[in-house]
Amino acid sequence: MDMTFRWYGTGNDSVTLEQIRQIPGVKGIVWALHDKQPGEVWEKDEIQKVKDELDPYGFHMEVVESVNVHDDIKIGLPSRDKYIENYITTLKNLKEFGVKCVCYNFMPVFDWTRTDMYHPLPDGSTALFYEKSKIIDDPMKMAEYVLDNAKGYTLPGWEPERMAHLKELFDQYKDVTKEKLWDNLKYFLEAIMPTCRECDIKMAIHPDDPPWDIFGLPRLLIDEAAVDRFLKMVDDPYNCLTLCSGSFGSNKDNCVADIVAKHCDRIAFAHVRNVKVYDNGDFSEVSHRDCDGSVGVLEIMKAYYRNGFDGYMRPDHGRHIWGEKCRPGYGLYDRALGIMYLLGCWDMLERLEPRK
Ligand code: DNO
Repeated sequence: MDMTFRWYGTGNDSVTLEQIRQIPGVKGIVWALHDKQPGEVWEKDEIQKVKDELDPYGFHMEVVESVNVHDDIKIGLPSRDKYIENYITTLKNLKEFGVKCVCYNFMPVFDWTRTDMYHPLPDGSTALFYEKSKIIDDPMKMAEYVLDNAKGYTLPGWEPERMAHLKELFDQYKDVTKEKLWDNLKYFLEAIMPTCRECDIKMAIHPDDPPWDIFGLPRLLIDEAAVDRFLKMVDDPYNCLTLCSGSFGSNKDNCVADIVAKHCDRIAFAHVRNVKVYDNGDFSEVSHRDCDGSVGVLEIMKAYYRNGFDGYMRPDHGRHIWGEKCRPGYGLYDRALGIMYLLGCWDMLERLEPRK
């Protein structure tokens, strides 16, 4: 298992590489060119700049999160082939820098959705929160509300450039049923798989967060049956998962440890975090400690260990603690605590059940 940490880049993150280096066990930075629009080619000189920043700290750059997929590919417009060509060029460029895993998602219009970015928890910290009744049916108003709540930080997937065209986007998605979206995902993956094999890059889809339809838009990766379907649909070792315990875990019917055990060989990237799900369906992000939430972190770590997981892992989100001012979910302190918890579990498993 290779522990990593997501970093948004100099000038775009409150956390520094100096700080990350002092978290025990972090080997690599999960990075992206955050000013790229979906569909644009990532050029080698731009990637080189990131490498030059990471190299002095000894971090690898094997995981990218995300190379975002253009909406025309998700919608299935004729222009998708042009954007798929660009995606392929980006993959070839990334290969030159040793990238092995590309995280992406296939959520229509919006990426992850929360209704409160800094929700107070009983211990005085704040965390990301999803309150069902606050999801208003007017996506325009919702986008405004979400962006207003982000304290000036840009949120991945909620780029103001894209939000400016929200109405057109919604119109274009009008006829995209769930089945059509599955077809478009298959088309995309089949087109890029030969390049992934050639470049030795695993595509790791991130589940839909939250794992249910919102604003009338279909969502695909929501439960175990969907994961089964996805992996079978394009049955290739390079067609993999980013198994996000918090995304699947916000639906209490999902047993994340079971999904890990069933598909461990197809999980390229593990996002391990905890959420507390309330009876009315609201959920709050909480600390990584098993007893603080509902996802079953100990069982998940055991499933990864026992099934020989050798992919990348990150603590995903954290709470905002000790007065830290940071991107929603992406501060230093609680993610560092999370890493210590996850590595503590892992070290103990290695001690108790040494691999042959
Ligand atoms: C949120 C993240 C997601 C994720 C994308 C992957 O914190 O987990 O934004 O990066 O869905 O494309």
